[in-house]
Amino acid sequence: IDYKNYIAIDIGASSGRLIYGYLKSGKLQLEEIHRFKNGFHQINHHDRWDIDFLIREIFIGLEKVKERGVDECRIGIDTWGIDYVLIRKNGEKIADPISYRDKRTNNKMQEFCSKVSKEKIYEKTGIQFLDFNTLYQLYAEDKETLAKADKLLFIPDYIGYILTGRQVTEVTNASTTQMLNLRKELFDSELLEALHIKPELFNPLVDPGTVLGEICEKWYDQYDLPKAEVITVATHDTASAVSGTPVLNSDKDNWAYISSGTWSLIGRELKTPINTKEAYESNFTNEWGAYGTYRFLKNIMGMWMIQEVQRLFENGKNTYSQIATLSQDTPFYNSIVDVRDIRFTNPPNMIEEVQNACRETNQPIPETLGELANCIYSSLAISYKEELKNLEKLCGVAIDELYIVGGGSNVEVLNQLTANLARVKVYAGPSEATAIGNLIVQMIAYKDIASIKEARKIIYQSFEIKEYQPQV
Ligand code: LFR
Repeated sequence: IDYKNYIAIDIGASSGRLIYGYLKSGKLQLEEIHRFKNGFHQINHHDRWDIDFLIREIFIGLEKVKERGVDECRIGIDTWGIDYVLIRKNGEKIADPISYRDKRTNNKMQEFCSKVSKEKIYEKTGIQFLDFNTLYQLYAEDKETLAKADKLLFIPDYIGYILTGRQVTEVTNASTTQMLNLRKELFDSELLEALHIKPELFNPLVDPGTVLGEICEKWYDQYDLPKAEVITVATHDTASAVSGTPVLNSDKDNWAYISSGTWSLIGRELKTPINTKEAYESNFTNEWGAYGTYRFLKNIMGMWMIQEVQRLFENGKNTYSQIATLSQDTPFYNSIVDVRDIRFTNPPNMIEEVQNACRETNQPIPETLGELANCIYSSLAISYKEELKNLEKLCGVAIDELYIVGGGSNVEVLNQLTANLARVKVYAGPSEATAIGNLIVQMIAYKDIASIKEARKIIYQSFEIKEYQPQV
């Protein structure tokens, strides 16, 4: 079959979508076929993802793909990182996956690092310390549940398994665990031993671009689906977003990116990881990317803070674009909070948490929706500037171009604040960079596009990229 139709299944922490992509006259065309909400809910004392709901939405989306007239397609799946599903020997999941924002990992990182030192973990893995990393989730995992588990599948691998019946561990997502050894390119045996976990819990590692297989026959009894082959893309959403960044000259070292979604991931694409003492002290990560690259970056609380404020304020009646407009009623940088502080990971009430942080530091307390957003945008811009400086120092380069991609790249006011403060030229868009990165890894695997370089040129030419010069 000559599949020329590509579907990206891209699921983030707050929403999921199926995007139909194809090449026409040298340009990448996108059509959004289906979109659905995502979020975690308290079940059985934990914040869990409703994975069955997500899978149902995927099938609904694939039915719409067929209704759209696409009878044959390829499919790639990407989602957020870190979280996992444990399955029994009979292939059934033991429970709904627990969200990385769940409280079960509170203080677990400190506990685990008293057994294996932080320096050693970083030297082995090169991954930043976030208290919800899979390493600490597994340390916190219920022992009886673990004993029942035959395999552990990361979220996109689990979805791929449900669709095709085939199990793998795709590396870009697996690297976010803080359990892969950078040199051996395997799960680190010492870390597994410290967790009392056997290496067989994991399926073999595969690179982006590996064919997984066709959709199982049984699903055709239940749904009216197109004929489809699933391919493992860069299944970590951030890895896909970086692949989908429209940088024209990626060999130059003057550029950085922000993948702006629920999180803001700010960093550089590297060919060789940097796991030096200085990188450790700055808590930068080296997540694995497509085509032998590394994502040297840092997690900053991103639009999650705005999403939570939006949800809580006046029952969520204000849109994000209204919020961005309201934020401009007062001067910026009046009140600043540290958007890297874990107090904002999952507070009971984000509005109160932001207000308390301002109160504790004797700053004006934001009250209105506009003031709250103003405080969050100001704080984000400041942290972007600081982390860009850190990046320059750690990499020994000067950065003057910043590519902001993802849903958050639509926030024009924040783009301009960032350009002004960091004194860089900002390129903003595309907002669907993650789905695009997912699609291009498929297209490269099937030789519709020659290389990632070529793909980035196509992305640049296919979508509107807004530019912001630093102003005084
Ligand atoms: C972004 C992201 C980040 C990861 C966080 C948790 O969606 O994947 O890269 O640190 O979510 O998985």
